[in-house]
Amino acid sequence: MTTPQSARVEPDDPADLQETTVEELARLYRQMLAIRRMEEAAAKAYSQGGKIGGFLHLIIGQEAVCVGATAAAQPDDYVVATYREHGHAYAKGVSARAILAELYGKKTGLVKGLGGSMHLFDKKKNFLGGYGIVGGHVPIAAGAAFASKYRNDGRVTLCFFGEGASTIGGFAEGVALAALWKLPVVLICENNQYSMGTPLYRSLAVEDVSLRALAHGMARDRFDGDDVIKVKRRIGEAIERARTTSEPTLVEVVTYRFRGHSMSDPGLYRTKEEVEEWRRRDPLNRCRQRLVDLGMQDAKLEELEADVRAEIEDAVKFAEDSPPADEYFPYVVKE
Ligand SMILES: Cc1ncc(C[n+]2csc(CCOP(=O)(O)OP(=O)(O)O)c2C)c(N)n1
Repeated sequence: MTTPQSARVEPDDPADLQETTVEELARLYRQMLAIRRMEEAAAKAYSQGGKIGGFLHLIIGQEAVCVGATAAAQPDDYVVATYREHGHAYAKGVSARAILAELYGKKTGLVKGLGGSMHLFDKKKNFLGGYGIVGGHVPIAAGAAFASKYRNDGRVTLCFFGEGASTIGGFAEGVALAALWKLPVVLICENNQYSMGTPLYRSLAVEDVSLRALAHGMARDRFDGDDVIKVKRRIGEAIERARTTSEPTLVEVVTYRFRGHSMSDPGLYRTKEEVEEWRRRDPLNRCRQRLVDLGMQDAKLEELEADVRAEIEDAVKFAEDSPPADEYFPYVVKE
């Protein structure tokens, strides 16, 4: 293979078309739209010289993965993610205010403005980060799942990572332990086709990342990530397996990021046509169209979209108006 795959992994399944209500779909659409608007606002602030420092990795184009997967989980299940995790935190219930204030380095941010974009963490919501070391969080997710099994608390851990992480030692160790100890974890590879500027075919000898499960006798799945209901149903199956039999699953969701790897990446390694082709499969447009097909009135959709706009405008203002983070680190435990 020499070009990133754009063909569908499989045809649409009628089960996904039937298996939803307007209310549920509207709720998921609202979450995806809020994540997109929040990240667009972050990109704008980043470009306005110095409002957001450090790295900023956006998930725009991939929203259906974190939203669909989290919708299939219980509120107290654990989520562990990478540096591309604003959407995962939001889907887990963290407010846009807390996320944007964190990106701005403000005291009111999720981790008091000291972590920034790559280090969101919310113990109360069981959102266990936000990690900058590619693949390094997979053993951490295995550890969280081990704790759940040990305590018999019934929780499942969802671990998100990119296809590039699947070539990393930390990934190999985490997957091996998850399989060996039968840990209740769902390993979700968001295959967005590129690791920074490196296309999948230049880093992996096979295009199917989920095949790596076979080496461990682990269950696996692989499907397109542009339909939020499909993501919810298929990840839901893996969550059910983890919860009832304590068996892990490696799930590969084929998706695409519309923007560069981070804000400093103009994405010159791919053609405009390629990006356009994937934009035609935008998960938000797909979801919106489905809402129209299910009979949601234009006025209702516009009301929902205005509500999201207001939420994000409020969050930007909150981040702008908040005081900066403390200059030193006062949160060290004093012994
Ligand atoms: C161990 C390690 N090696 C290299 C990097 C630099 N790096 C940051 S992101 C990235 C690409 C990872 O791609 P992928 O896992 O596919 O995730 P994506 O960014 O596409 O979501 C690399 C190589 C890093 N952060 N950690």
